[in-house]
Amino acid sequence: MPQGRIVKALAGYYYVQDGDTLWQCRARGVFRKKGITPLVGDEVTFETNGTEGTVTEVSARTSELVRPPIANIDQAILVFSLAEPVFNPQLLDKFLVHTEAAGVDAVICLTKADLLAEPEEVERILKRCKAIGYPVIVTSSKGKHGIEDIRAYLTGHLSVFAGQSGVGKSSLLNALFSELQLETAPISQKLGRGKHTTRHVELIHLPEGGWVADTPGFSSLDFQSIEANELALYFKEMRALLGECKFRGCLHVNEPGCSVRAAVEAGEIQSARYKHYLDFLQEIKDRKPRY
Ligand SMILES: Nc1nc2c(ncn2[C@@H]2O[C@H](COP(=O)(O)OP(=O)(O)O)[C@@H](O)[C@H]2O)c(=O)[nH]1
Ligand SMILES: [Mg+2]
Ligand SMILES: [Zn+2]
Repeated sequence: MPQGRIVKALAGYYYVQDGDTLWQCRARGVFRKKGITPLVGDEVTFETNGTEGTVTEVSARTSELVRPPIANIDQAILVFSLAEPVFNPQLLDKFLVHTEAAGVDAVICLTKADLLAEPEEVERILKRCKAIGYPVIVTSSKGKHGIEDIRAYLTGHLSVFAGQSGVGKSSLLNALFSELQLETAPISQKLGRGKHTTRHVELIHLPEGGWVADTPGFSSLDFQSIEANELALYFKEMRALLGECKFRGCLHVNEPGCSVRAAVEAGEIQSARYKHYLDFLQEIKDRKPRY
């Protein structure tokens, strides 16, 4: 039976790419019974009558993200604008926790560099991001800046562009691939954020090899599947210190002999990152139980 990859899911249909052919497929009812939802990125087996198809099997996934919903990515490009909307370091740290939890590599992409008049401001944000230990790329789709740097990261990978709406994800993909004409929208001056122009997750096959997904933006991201005692594992610079706290089960808040707090005090961990750790820990403790 033919096999392919789901590149788009829309209105109950899955679009499966097999070589140069795109098959419009339904999913078998058995998936619903088993609680499996096929995702964009899934490798699937399907049957076809020559025009339409039916997805009959979903292969085991190497990774899975809930927001945006996508399977088998090995890399997330976290897209954050330097301005319009203003750079949001807390949201960046939240995304980083989620990609770490999913076991996916992250690349930070700072967009709209042309809008920041002060080079010192860009330097400050860039330095902060680099110090966490992730690759950082500064881009401008308008000024065609940093586009080739992004391309180098995409080749051969299955990547997702993730970030708030209006930060310039679709514009960046259009700048990367001139034959693409993804819809983009000006951000609302009143709300200071983007409109949701990209309404679904869609995988694009790269001419150089690999795949990249454009995704809709979203305004919130929660920690439903992350427990308080694992949160520090998803802060890269804290993970290395975790065996060194005096108490097992240390949550790094005010326990004596805490190696994380010692590193914050010594300036080895950025205090802003630690503050976000405490914010997220509180958010996890305050969350309503799920039934
Ligand atoms: N000045 C400037 N504006 C940009 C840049 N990239 C995107 N924009 C604008 O930001 C708005 C949102 O872009 P879009 O690509 O739709 O964002 P998305 O929601 O993340 O896909 C549009 O008005 C774009 O023209 C850039 O590099 N510089
Ligand atoms: Mg978009
Ligand atoms: Zn500790």
